[in-house]
Amino acid sequence: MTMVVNVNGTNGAAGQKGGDAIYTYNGHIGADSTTVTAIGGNGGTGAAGGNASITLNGNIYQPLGSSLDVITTAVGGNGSAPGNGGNASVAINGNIIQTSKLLSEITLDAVALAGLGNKTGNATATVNGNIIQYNNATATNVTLDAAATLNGPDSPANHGNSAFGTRTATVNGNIVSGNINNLSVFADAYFSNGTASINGNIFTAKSTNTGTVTLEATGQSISINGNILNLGKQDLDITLDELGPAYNAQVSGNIFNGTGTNNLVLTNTFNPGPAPGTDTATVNLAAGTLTINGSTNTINKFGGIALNGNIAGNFIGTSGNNNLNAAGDTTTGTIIFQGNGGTDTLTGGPNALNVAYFAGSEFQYAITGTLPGDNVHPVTVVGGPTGQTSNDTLAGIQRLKFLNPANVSDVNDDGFGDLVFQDGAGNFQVNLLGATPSTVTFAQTGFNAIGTGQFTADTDRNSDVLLQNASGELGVEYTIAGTPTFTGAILGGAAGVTASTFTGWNAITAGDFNGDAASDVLLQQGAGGAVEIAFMNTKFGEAPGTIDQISAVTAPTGGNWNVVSSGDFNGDGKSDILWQNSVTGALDISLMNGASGTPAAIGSLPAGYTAIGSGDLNNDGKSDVLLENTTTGNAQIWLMNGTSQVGAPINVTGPGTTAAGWKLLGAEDINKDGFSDILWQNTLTGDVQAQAMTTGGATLGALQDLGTPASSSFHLVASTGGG
Ligand SMILES: [Ca+2]
Ligand SMILES: [Ca+2]
Ligand SMILES: [Ca+2]
Ligand SMILES: [Ca+2]
Repeated sequence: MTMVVNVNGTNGAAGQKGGDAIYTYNGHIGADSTTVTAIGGNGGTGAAGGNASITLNGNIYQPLGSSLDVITTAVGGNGSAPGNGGNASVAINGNIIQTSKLLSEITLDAVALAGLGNKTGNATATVNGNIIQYNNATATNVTLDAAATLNGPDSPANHGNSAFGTRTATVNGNIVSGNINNLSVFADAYFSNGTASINGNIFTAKSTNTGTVTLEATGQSISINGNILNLGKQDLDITLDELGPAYNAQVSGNIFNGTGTNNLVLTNTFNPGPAPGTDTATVNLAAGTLTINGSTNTINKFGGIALNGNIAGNFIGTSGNNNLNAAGDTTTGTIIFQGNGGTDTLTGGPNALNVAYFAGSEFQYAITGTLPGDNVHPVTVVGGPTGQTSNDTLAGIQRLKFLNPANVSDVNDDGFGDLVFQDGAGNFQVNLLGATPSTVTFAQTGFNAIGTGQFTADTDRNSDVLLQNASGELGVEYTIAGTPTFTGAILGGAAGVTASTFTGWNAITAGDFNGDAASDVLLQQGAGGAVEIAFMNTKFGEAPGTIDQISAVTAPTGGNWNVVSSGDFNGDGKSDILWQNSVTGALDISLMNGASGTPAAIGSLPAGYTAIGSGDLNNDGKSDVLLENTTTGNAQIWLMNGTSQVGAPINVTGPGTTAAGWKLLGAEDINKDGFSDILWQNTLTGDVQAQAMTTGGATLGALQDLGTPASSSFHLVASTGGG
């Protein structure tokens, strides 16, 4: 059965408004094919156009043929200045489509085109509250389409101009279920004053369904909220088609359930321009969260993610096999890929700095190929800790980051932490630990070593030594185990560093606070003073230690707070800050994301203790807090999970209980097992001893003597955190 309806308003005579075209068909048994066109009459000279309205509500469709199509178009009549254009509205609401007949498609299509005039009309298209139940054994395709625009030219540049009327496209509250492969939901309101919403719909496919479920919204103001999609094996495509600088999109509170292999394709596009704003997305398949523009959605049992267009995003995969793909993404920021084990394919964005994270330590992996990987010469990263093994292929990735925070002082990337000594007169000695230990020396007059970090992220993964002189100037010594090379005092860069930029500021430690696999420097302006981070090498290919940005850091409230060290206390790849109050003995940690982080109390020092730094003393991928008994030099460990202590403090006896002069200096992995080990140096003799933490503190073996540097005037600059 076919129904074709054309309703035309009459054109007005001079000075006379065009006639309205109104069609209503409610509460009937519907046809298999319904085509309704309503066109408002044009206004006569100086008069407004007629309105066009179509309402198809509360009908029941039980098709007998091979498809079901409801196609509607309302066109407002054009006005003649000063007459306005006619409004156009289409509603396909509250209908029931229920069938077990074999249908090739089910389409509900509402198109509203506002009339032109002195002021254009408003266009409103709604496809709301319909129920579609498709029960045939063979799958079909369903389209719900609401489109609102002008019956003439428009552009995003007209947005905000009331003379262009409003466009509203709504696909809300529909229930669609059954044997459906492709579901397309479009709410497109263009090109100016457009509001589009896809809210509160429920879609339930069969687990065997394949194809694509598309949610596409176009406009200046977009919402895709509160939908529940129970997919079969379909890909889920969410397209945010932004129109101009006024664009904003909310995607919030949706639940997307897959069957384990579904891909999410998230696209930000703009057509036509001008140049787009940026959407942000963090997809954490392991945690089941999808955060878009700060709003959270639930995503279950998906196997892959692709970002397209202009979305600044990060990916976190599951322990299964994931395809994390930014090949179609045009953003220029940093994209982080964390496959989380399994056989993953990681594809970088062409314009971004792409960083791939891996659990554990680099020595646990076999890496083939050369970074940056491309599609011709991909990099494979195979191995990893027990239970988190990866067999990953990387293309277009610039940097790798291994998340074990114990591995920060390894200057030759052999898995063994190394010991950096200095004499305070610009002479340095580095002891390379391992099966065949060796020693490197270099000199940089006027500089002191602060610690170790990764300042050559785009050329090697050896740790480098951070230096600072009395004027506050920073420098980096790199390729320590080859030909030690000095950057000189680091000046210029995007941050415009001068010789006096850091005068009065003490570099405390290196750390990767923004997670881009390049170390940054944490500085404090004297005891208890202001704190800032110098972000380094945030872009691919910059010279070692290039400072791109300097940002202030919020200290805990109340004053007297000193930065102790950095460490990754929550294991997210971003270094965090350990604080100690010099008056109260309180300890805080700020979990950092770049320069942002809120201090949280973690406890107070026991009497007679001070905080020394951090290390991963139980090899769980999260830094722990290291305290020193200032009388005996003995260590106390607080195992941490973020800002929470795990279990009771662990006391570790050092060499200071039997001899004088021993000082606790820090923790490094000296024996390549992923556990940070505790280091003491005797300030009288220069001798260094270590307590291997192989068991994480349960039962510890004897102290190991790591020998003395060339002179007892060399004191150890043990890692106090870093990364
Ligand atoms: Ca080493
Ligand atoms: Ca960094
Ligand atoms: Ca962290
Ligand atoms: Ca730990």
